[in-house]
Order: sequence, then structure tokens, then C-alpha cells
Amino acid sequence: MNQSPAIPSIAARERSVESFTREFLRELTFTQGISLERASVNDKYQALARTVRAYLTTDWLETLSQDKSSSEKGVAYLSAEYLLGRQLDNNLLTADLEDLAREAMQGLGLSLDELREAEVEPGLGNGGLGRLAACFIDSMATEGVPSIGYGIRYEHGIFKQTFEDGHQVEHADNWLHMGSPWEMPHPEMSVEVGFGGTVEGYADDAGRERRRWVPQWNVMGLPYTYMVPGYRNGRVNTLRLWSARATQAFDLKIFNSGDFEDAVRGQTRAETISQVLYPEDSTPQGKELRLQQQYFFVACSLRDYIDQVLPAGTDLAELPDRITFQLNDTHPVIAIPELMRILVDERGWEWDDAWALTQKTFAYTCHTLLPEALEVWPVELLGRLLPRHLEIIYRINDAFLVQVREQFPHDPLRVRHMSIIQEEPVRAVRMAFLATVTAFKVNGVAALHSQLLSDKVLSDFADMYPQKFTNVTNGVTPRRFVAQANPGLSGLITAAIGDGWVSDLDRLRDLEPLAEDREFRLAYAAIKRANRRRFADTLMARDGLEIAEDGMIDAMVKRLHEYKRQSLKLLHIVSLYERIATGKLAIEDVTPRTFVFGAKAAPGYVRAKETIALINHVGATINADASLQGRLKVAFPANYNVTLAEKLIPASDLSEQISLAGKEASGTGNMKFALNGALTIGTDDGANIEIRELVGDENFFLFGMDEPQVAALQASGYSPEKYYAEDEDLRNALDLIASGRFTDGETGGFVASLVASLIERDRFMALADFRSYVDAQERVEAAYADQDGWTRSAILNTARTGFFSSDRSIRDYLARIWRA
Ligand code: NBG
Repeated sequence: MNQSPAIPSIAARERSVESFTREFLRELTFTQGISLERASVNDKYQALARTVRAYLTTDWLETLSQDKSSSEKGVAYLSAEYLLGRQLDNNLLTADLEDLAREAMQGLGLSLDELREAEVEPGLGNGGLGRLAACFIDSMATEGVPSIGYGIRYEHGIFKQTFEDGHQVEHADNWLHMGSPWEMPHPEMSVEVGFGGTVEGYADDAGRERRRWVPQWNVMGLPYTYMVPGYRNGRVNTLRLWSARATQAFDLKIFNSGDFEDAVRGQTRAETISQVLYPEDSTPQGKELRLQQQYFFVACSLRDYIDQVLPAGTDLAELPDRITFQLNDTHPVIAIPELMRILVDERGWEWDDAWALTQKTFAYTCHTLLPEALEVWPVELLGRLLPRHLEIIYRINDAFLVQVREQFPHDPLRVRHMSIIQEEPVRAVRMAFLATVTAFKVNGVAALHSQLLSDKVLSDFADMYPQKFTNVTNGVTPRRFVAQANPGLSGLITAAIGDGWVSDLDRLRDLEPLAEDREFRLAYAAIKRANRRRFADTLMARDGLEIAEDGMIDAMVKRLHEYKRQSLKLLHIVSLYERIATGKLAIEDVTPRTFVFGAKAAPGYVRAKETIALINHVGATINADASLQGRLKVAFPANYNVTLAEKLIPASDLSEQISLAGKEASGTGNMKFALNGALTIGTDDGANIEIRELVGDENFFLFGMDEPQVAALQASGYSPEKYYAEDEDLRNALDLIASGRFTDGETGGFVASLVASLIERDRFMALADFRSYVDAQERVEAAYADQDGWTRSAILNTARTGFFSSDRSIRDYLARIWRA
């Protein structure tokens, strides 16, 4: 056998402070060209990050070569978003380098904590879906799954948010302007991707009718590799993000003729593709550039997988035994016709063989229940940008509809409902249907969600292919969201039950008896307080916001969306304020609380932006009211992101998960809060249901209608006016907002439009659930009055939610989908 030269290693042999220091200085001096004396904080952070990266590299290279020679089936996770958060802390933790790095930095007179604050988080995702992808790649590495994540290296991630007079203002997120030390460009692995043009028919040598796509323009996909270390297990997987470049920097002929702008036009068009992340979550915008992004990254990824990851010469017929392409929502679904095109047009396969293989290769995860969130692409646009792919989709649909007619012979309506092509209001391709028809498995992301997918959203498909549908409840990585974010709690847990929980979160169960141990409760409560101080310091440093020394931290952090019902939370706060102001409630009887909001609104989502403005105005009024000082406070730090979440979640007492039942597919913030010992006030929605089942009714504040009740109310005709008329507190709260009390007397504009939309339409039934919510908040106050009892419940939340580790999600994916 051919022995390849050993991969150079600084890892196992040289885990000493001296060699770490030497590596660090080498990076600073020779890679970055700066001396320690003259280096800025950012320079030192970059050198430190590169040093840590160097320690990971050996294992990464070994993982690559090991996976190449192994026949174990792997996973390619296709996702348009990865909301990674900061990398340094996480890599120090997983590679077990924290102590070494701290000592080495100390030896040089540097502070590790100061350097880690210099990292700009890569915000390459909008919210839950992108953060889930980041948790999943972490867990795939920890669970030892040979896998590769594919996505887009957006030049600009999710926008930076500031407030002006309470209104959201968006700024470009220039996260790369100081360079990213974690990525490695691999230009030699660039891939060319075509767009536009025409399709030609021709006869091949054997006289067979063939089709050939002749694109009109091309771009290059340049891969950037990120390493994804498993938790102290020697595996380091790959995340490969694509950046779009022009195939030709500029047209020399045009340039020489003097038209400089025209000469670089092609370059601009190409590089626009990976310029910016679309900031819409849950409501896709159907823009041409978005489709370009989607096709760009999946075309690069399939090509990369086939040419670089598969051992050379592998017969593509082996594909389903080698890999599953997991489609993270509909964003990468155009990969389906792309694989068909590669097989049929480029490799000369027969259609039926290609289709059989494609159906065994893709699996699809759906992340929504909102009908408006299911992506459709107008036929006109798809045909212009990807003419051959449209032909392929038509052919898939024709064959599929024949099958539907065979199975349901007297049901023309069903055929119409199930067609991959919708006719109204414009002819368009329903990407979720294309994914469902093709994939060998379709999963929802929490038990209720998966059930509603088969019963409602995709019920026709579930009738036809019942065996395709399955559930995998989401999870979160315990490395980032407990071990790293909450070192105090981690230390306490490890002292009590050992450190096995970090990669086997079910072990948290062993904490249960300690809920009855007074010493343990005191220690747990002390950690909460310390986390709270740390969060308060962060808010002061970051936003100049001051919060009270004690009292409850009540947090609602998530994207701003009507279905999530930030407005219901706001009505509760306004109602409290109104009842205190009018003497119905004595301030001494109200639990001191800091209401924390964190939320970005999609820039074009007017109602969501109005809600942000109103929250800020109500907050300003409450915070300025001397009689409420030290009792009630509203904190809405701008630009909520993963970095802030890591400080807020461990400090929180109450977690607000108050979506209208049947609308939140899962939620994952809910899991992070519960693990860190915040009690949930929530509806019977998404993964809240599973949280409540696990922690027990007595440790969870349930309120509101359940999904069948919502459906029944909808069917009987929902009238928000009725609730407004009948509930005095609700009416007073809405009237107070409408009166301009929070908006300097301004009663028109966004105030009027928000109030009217709630009273007249209230699409997500906030008014219907108001009374039940306020009652539940009273139960919260009563429970909180018994601090020791509250801590007991908090401990039980931690002890009983190990199920929500993303390691468990990945094991479920393996058992139910990837190795089923
Ligand atoms: C979101 C859901 C959340 C869910 C995450 C991750 C989209 C389209 N969906 O409820 O709204 O937790 O996906 O599955 O962003």
C-alpha cells in the first residue's frame, strides 16, 4: 500500500503553553506581519484564532482522509443559512484549549477575555432555521457522522439593527471587513455555474434524443472551508461556504475601448450573488437574486461533492449508499432538477434510472406551517434563469400527476391541488411539493408540527406516501448553549454528576434528586444571580442600558413576527401599567420585573416594524416613570444576536413562548431557556408541548387555546371586537395605546394602524388569548413569590430537558432518515 507522508501535527504532542505561545507569535509575526508591541486587539484576536485553527487542522485533515477511504454513509446538509455565532469560544471548548490559551495569553500580558470580545459574529442566518443548522453541524461532528455542510458565504450577513426614536434602522453587516481567521479559501476547487440561455435538442451517437443546456452567463463559486470540531472526539468536519466570483474579472476589449464601467459589469453581476443574506424569515420574497443564490450554492455543492468528496472514479449509481442530501427547508430544492440534469444530460443516464436514484438521495425538512412561507417560483422567472431545470420539473410533474390519477381516479380536484405547478395567481413551481414528491423522507421539526404537516399542510401527499412522513424534534447544542454560555451552571452540574453530560445530555436526569437538596438550590440560585450581573454588565457596556439589581428577568427574544405575538406580551405590559396608574393594582403587589425584548423585523415588514416602535415607546414611558423605578423596566437592546443570547439566556427566569397554537413549527429558543433553568410561559405550540410534557405541568405556565380550539374559532368566525368589548382590562390597555399616552400624544400613524389591526382583524388571535395569558402571568407571580420553590422548578427544567440536545436530534435523523 502507498504510505502517504504523515500529516504534520502540533496537536497531541505539543499541548504545552510554550508551543501554544510560539504558534501564536508565529501567526502574529509571520502570517500577519506585525510585532506584538504594535499589534491591535484585533490583530491579537486574529493571531489567537489562527493558532486555535492550527490545532484543529491536523484532526480535520485526518478526518478528511479517513472519510474518503471509509464506506460509511454520510450526510451533505444543504442550507442557505448558518447562524454560527462566535467561533473562538466554541473551538476553545470543543478542542479543550481554553486553559492553555488563557495561560499562554497571560504569559504575554494579554487577556483572553478581552481578545474574545474582538470577534465579530458571522450572522449568516436569520433566526431559528439558520441557528438550527449551526447546532446540527456541531452535533453531527460530535456524534461522529461523516458529514459536510454546504451553504453561502454572504459578504453581508443579517443586518445590524439600531433604533432611531424607537424605530428600527438597518445597517449593512460588514462582518468580513477585518477578515475572518476561521475560513480557508480553496480557489483550486472553484466551480463554474451557468445561468440563463437556451436548451438544445440533439441526437447522440446512438441516435437517442438528448437535451443540452447552453447557459448564457457563468459565475465561479469559490469555496471557503470552515472546520467543525466534534466535542473532544478527534473528528473535525467541514463546512463549505460558497462565494460568487466573476469567471473573468473584466472584459479587456471593452476596457481598452475606454468604457471602464461596462468592462466590470459582468463582475458586478456575478459577485452580487453572494453579497447579502435575504433578511426575510418565514415569508420568502420570490426575488430573482434569491433564486440565483439558491441555484448557485446547490450547483456548486453537488459538483463539489461529486468531484472532490466522492473518491475519484466512484460510479454515481452508488450515490444513495454513500450520501443523503438533506434539504434544509425549500431553499436548496432546486438541487433536485440539478442532479437530474447532471445524470441525464451530462452522464447520459436514462430518465427512469436517474429519477429512481434521485428519489433515494434527497430528504426534506419542512420548517413552517404558514402557507405564505412555502416558496413558489414563477414559471416565467425559473424558465428564464434555469430553462433546462424547468423542463425537468415539468417532466417530473407530468409523471407524478399520472400516478395521482391512477391512485385517485375520480378526483380531478386532488390532481389540481397536488400539482407541482400552481396555476393561480401566476403559474409557479411549488418547491415544497417538488421536495415532497422527490424526497424519500419528509420531516417536521416537532411532534405537533409533523402531525399538522401530514394532517393539513401536505395531507394529500401524506395520503399518497404515508411512509415518507416522519418527525424529528429540533434540538440545541449543549456545548454552546450550556457549557460555553453558562460556565457557572456547567461547573455546578459537573461537580454534581461528572462531565459526561456535555456530550450525553440525558444524564442531566441525575440532577433531579438534587432539586430537593437545599444546598444545591442555594448554589443554583446564586449562579442565576451571578449570570444576571454578567448580563447587566453586558447591557451596560453594549447599550448603556441599566437594569435592576434583582427581580425577575422575563425574556421574549425571537424574530418579530405577528404569529409569535410580541403584541400580546406588550398588551400584558401595558395592562399592568394601566392598572397601576389607575390605582387598580398596588405597585407593591406587582413582582419586580425586567421585560427583555430582542427582535429584528424584516426591513419590508411594516407591521413588525411598527410593533418594534411601539414596544420601544411603551418601554421609554415605563422606564421614565419615577413611581415604577426599581419595580418595572423594559429593556430592548438593539441588534439581538447569538452573542447576546449567550449572555441573556443563562440570566433569565421566565421564557416567553406565546405564539398562536399551530403556527410555531418548533422554536429552539424555548429549549435553550428551559435547559438554563428559565420557566416557560407558553401556548400548546411547537416544541413547547414536548417541553411541558417533560418538565411537568407544575413547572410550566400553560395558557391559551390549543390548535383544535384555534381551528374551531377560526371556522366559527373570529371576532376580535367581541373580546375588546367584553374584557375591560384589554379594552383599557388598547385604549391607552390609542390615546397616544406612549407616543407623545400622537394617535395617528403607526399607533392607529396597530390598534386597528388588532381590534378589527387580529390575524393571530392575541385578543382571544389575552385573558388566559394575564391569568397565567398571575400564576407566575404567585410562584415567583416562593423563591425557593421557583428554584426547585428551575432545576427540574434543567434536569428534565436533556432530550433537547441536538445530539439526540441527529441520532433521530440517523435512525429515521439517514440510515433508516
Ligand atoms: C423556523 C420555525 C421555527 C423553528 C426553526 C427551526 C423558518 C422557516 N422556520 O419554529 O419558524 O424552530 O425554523 O426548525 O425559519
